[in-house]
Amino acid sequence: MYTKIFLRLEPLGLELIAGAARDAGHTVQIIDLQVETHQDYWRMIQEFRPHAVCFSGSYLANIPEIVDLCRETRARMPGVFLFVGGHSVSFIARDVLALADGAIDCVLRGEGDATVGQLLDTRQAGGDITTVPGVVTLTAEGPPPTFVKSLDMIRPARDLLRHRGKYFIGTLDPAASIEFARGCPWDCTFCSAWTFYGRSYRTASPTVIADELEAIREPGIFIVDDVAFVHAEHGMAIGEEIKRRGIRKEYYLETRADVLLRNKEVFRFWKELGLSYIFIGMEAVDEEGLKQFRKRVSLDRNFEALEFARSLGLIVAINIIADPAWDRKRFEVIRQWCLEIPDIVNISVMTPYPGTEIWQSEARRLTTRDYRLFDIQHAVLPTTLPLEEFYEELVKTQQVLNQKHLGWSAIKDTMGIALRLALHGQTNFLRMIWKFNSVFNPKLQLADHRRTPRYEMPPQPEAAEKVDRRTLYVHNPAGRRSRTIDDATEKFVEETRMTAAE
Ligand code: B12
Ligand code: SF4
Repeated sequence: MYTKIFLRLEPLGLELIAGAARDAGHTVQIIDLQVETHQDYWRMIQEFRPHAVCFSGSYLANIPEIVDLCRETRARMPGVFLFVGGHSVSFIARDVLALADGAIDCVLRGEGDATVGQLLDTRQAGGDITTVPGVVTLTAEGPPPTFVKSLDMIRPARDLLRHRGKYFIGTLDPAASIEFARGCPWDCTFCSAWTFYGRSYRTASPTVIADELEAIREPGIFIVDDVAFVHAEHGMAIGEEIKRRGIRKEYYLETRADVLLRNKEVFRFWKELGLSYIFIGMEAVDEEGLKQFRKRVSLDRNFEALEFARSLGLIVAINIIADPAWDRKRFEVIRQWCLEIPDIVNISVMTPYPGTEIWQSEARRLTTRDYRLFDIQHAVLPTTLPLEEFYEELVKTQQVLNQKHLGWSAIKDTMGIALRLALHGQTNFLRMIWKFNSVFNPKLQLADHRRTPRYEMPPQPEAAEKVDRRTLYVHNPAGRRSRTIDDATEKFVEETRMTAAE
């Protein structure tokens, strides 16, 4: 639903896998099924005749499509080596293998750019793939996944991606994506960023980042870091390098309110360099909600951060998580609050994801096990309101919010930008303005629940009394040394996260 309206981003993870496989000496092609069709996929397969095919399973909602494509690829090309990797599948490797019933040879968990070359080489040499770190097959499992040696040594194969003009976010059209740092040192209950990377945090060198930015043709840049500029010195050093080289781009980034307030000078400097959009994960508008999501940022600090971002002249977007327990009154309060502020508000539905703490406590209560509904726009936990009314309220809230930013009133303000982009052949932004009602519609959302699922998650066991965090990780935690931050920043993280234990 998101990629039909607000943004469509280049598949950076897939490009990194392609880059790593190519560096290991293999011939690679990639296709992005966000912008191309299954027909295009079959045509490519037919012409390329690959020995191996892999899919990026970063999102739960895409799993049924991936399993179907693997089954059909297996049927058409029985000898081909088929594997899947990415964020979500790393947490549920065995479930996905079981669904594919032999059509997927293995899941490669964790950072695939660290191990994909070794996997392909081992397979080509007829070796045992379960010796490769991160490999899981139906019957065996390799050693735990490993990290790339350095973020400076990996480069995405941007040149292999067709249709680069299709990627955009808001008025950054076209936009490319870039990674300054990997991982997150915090530990929010609803998030799997920290469990995937074992609470590590690694950075790329400013000169390498600047080289990459210089090589990117797109004027818009989406910085994919979960929390941008955790470490002020790193943010400043990248900025200095960009300034020294005279690189001019427009940037979008996501960060935490407390990081923004702690590192004000970094964000001020980046505004000068071209930062235009900032996304702040507020998650809730009252103290009770914040406590539930285990973010130790007070409401006042959140509001202060919004004020500061606005004072820089940035376009601010915030995220609010709708609790399935919300009633009509609660939705109305949220609507009123959102209307009073000038910022873009994004509402997502609280969804337990494998690899998160709330998964361990909530998964037993799921009302559906259909992977396709796990896109945070559907309610997968019991709602207090009847489901139909929940969606009516949700969409009504989103509609009210979007009227602030889409439709005629907004286009008046953005007409100049839309025309300039259209003249350059970039119409993603212009098209987005009109599409909201055809995609966000309570009847369609409800109808999605009535579809018969082709593939379901396995039933979940009773919730344990206490969450065992060790079972959540994809990459095992390696403690303080796995975080490239100074001691003051480490202390700040410790004070603002919830649990003291690793
Ligand atoms: C950009 C982004 C998006 C883009 C997608 C862009 C794209 N085309 O890939 C959009 C906006 C569409 C998006 C949507 C959503 N996202 Co998002 N997204 C991100 C973000 C910020 C960056 C992704 C990225 O490029 N990372 C950098 C690359 C290098 O990492 P990567 O993609 O994970 O790839 C590595 C590994 O996963 C693996 N890998 C990846 N592909 C493959 C393939 C193979 C074969 C192998 C072996 C390995 C492999 O190796 C790669 C290199 O190490 C991440 C956070 C993050 N920093 O990763 C969240 C994140 C992945 N998203 C998340 C969420 C929750 C969502 C949404 C549900 C909600 C939302 N609004 O964010 C939706 C769901 C969409 C859906 N279809 O269901 C969560 C986790 C999702 C989950 N557990 O399923 C994350 C971790 C954010 C968070 N902190 O919670 N997202
Ligand atoms: S700060 Fe919390 S929500 Fe954001 S990426 Fe880190 S753990 Fe996830």
